[in-house]
Amino acid sequence: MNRREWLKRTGILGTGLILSNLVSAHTLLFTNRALDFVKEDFGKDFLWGVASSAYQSEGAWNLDNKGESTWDYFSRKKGAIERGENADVAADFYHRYEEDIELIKSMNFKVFRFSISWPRIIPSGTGDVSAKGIKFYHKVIDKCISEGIEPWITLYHWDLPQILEEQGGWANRKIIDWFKEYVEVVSKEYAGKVKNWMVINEQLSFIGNGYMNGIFAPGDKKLGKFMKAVHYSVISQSEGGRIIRKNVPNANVGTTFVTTYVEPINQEKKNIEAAKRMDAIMNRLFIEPCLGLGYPEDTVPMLKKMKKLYEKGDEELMPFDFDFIGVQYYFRTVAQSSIMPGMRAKEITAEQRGVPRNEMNGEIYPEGLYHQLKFFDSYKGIKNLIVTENGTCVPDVLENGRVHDTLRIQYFKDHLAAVLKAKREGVKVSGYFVWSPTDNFEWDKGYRTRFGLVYVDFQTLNRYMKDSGFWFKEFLK
Ligand code: GCO
Repeated sequence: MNRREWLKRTGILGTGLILSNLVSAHTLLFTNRALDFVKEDFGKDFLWGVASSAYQSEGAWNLDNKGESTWDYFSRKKGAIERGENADVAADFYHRYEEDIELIKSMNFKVFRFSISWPRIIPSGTGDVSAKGIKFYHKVIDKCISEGIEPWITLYHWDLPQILEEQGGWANRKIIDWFKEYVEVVSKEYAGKVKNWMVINEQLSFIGNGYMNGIFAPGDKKLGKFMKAVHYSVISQSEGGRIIRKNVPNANVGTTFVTTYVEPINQEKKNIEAAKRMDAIMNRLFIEPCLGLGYPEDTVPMLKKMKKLYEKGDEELMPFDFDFIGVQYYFRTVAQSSIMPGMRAKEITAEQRGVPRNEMNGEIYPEGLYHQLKFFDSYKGIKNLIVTENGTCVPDVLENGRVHDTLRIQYFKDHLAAVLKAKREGVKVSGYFVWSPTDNFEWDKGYRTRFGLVYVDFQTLNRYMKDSGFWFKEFLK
């Protein structure tokens, strides 16, 4: 029996494939509703921002002492990335950050969420700190501040030092100490300038896709590694929160979760149950231990096995009282019961259902964002929500320096309407960040799918504001 067949028989591959469809899918709605709200309806303190990440935009992959990351390594594997692309240069943010921050300002955003590359700061994962790496982010932060833009830092957006991956990465319990060391360095260094922090970006995405279905770095397909990585990342995330709290006076400490609105294909009991299990994995797996509720083993009994990984004291280490939770929403998921072990549910894709979808085959379903905000808001322990990512990929065409991305504008109108609806019903949502300021490297999809408000010509690296960028400029003025 070859490996693939074995995986199929044990059901692991099946589950993995489901995760792959879900985790990498994103959405868009094709309606033409008139805009019936203005910026002021969200309140005067509502935060308007854009979000990006280091690996996807910086480039400069081996400049100025930067160490190799898991993505630098993984992207060189044959077949890992569409068209064999990598982010060696990406959007060249490393050299063009000033222009990009000026563009963000010109679109009237007040917040720039970006991530720090661990191997740029600590090239060998642990130990020596790179002065050049430290200096680069000082320059980015200073530029933001001088333009009147608040820098919001994500500490981990998936670019683990490769040297640590070679020792097991997130599936090695030592990651907790490695990560703490990195967070100590970064939070101490920028404490005087940066108040707003997010510890980890979307555990489900990099752990589900990286250790279970293999489409993200490091490309593993091992249930055992997946389970370990879940548990160690939960502890690391909360430990990271505690370190920021200690090092940064008056810090606003958060973290981000990917979320999807899960519905059953029909009202048959078995499908309703399947949707509940899928929802537990997709939406509850990481937030609940963080809130002190443990893993959702009531719904997915397989998660009882997580207890085997617990060491003394883990239950105290798992939760942390975050100031805000970042909600990242792109698509809805429709579930059907299946015989596959574990989740015992499978996704009926947007393609199969013939519904509007984006270029990554994610269903466009703005109401889902409303539901997910309500869902997170219903947890007693959550104090504040921010939509830290929302956006879409549509076929962008650059013509005479312009990109008429009307579908993307409509997407934003519809999703903002969903946020406002939730807010008007009392949901504690205090900000909305667009993914992403410029086009960048979209993980396994490479440069094929574009999410930016600003178009990047990846040959010349020239930037062109899309109509959606002009739309925000007007909406936020
Ligand atoms: C994520 C990541 C981003 C993606 C974005 C579009 O949510 O997957 O945070 O890095 O690029 O979501 O797919």
